Amino acid sequence: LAIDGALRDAIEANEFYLVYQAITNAHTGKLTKVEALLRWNSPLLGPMPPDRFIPVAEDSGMIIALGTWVLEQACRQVGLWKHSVLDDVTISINVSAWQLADPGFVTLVSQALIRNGLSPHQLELELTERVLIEDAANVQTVLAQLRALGVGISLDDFGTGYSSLSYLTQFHLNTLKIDRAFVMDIEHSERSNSLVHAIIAMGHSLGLQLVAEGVETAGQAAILEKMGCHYLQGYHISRPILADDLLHFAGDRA
Ligand code: G
Ligand code: G
Ligand code: MN
Ligand code: NA
Repeated sequence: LAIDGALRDAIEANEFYLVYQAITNAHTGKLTKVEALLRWNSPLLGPMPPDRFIPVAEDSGMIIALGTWVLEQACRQVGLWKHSVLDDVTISINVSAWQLADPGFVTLVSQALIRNGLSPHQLELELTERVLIEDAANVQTVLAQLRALGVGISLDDFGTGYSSLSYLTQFHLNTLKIDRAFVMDIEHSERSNSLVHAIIAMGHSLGLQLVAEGVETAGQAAILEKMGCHYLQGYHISRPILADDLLHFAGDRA
């Protein structure tokens, strides 16, 4: 497979970079978190979207090295933002099942925090429901250790996966990210509107923070804020952008 071969040298060859998408406090509009998203510009294959190469990296085991690179790179960036307008920002990174299953993962995370001078609350790990069921007993232990460190755990794409509500109490989560499939229709579909309302109410009663993904209009943002959603993410606020551009974006809003 072409992707598999090209991936092998891509870290060494510096072909990966991160873009950052703003996540704002729904009430104040303040930029409080950013999600780091991986990008690969392959000289051989052209720009490759993560949806295409992450599954290949997972199948070959390369996701461990790649995930380690993402973790270090993201933490380094937050370290560089210290004493800027992004001083106390929280970084959210996407983590695959394989990474959580790796026995060295918790140590890796704590070392990345220390090395880059981050307070643990400044790091949040995004997992999908798929990750939770893969090796539930071990995942539960690892998440408890990460929470003990002070690192945040968010459940990504909430509502689209296997959606067993028991996950919400079984695992040490602190944030739910409402999938954009539901957010997309809240202005026009009574069903989506009710569903998002119910997810937010449930999140509140379980003491979880809520992030709405895929917010593309001012109307959606207003509805979500009124429903009590804590954070907003989506093109209405900002696309995923380069680190320096995010710094300017944050400066303009401060
Ligand atoms: O950035 P974009 O919307 O194209 O991302 C597509 C998918 O790739 C999303 O599901 C996102 O979670 C995933 N993704 C992006 N960056 C990373 C990463 O660093 N690690 C993992 N495991 N997945 C990522
Ligand atoms: O699965 P995950 O939530 O990690 O994926 C994030 C992906 O969603 C990124 O690839 C990002 O580019 C994309 N994204 C972020 N905001 C929006 C939005 O407002 N609309 C759409 N269509 N996609 C978005
Ligand atoms: Mn995500
Ligand atoms: Na998502």
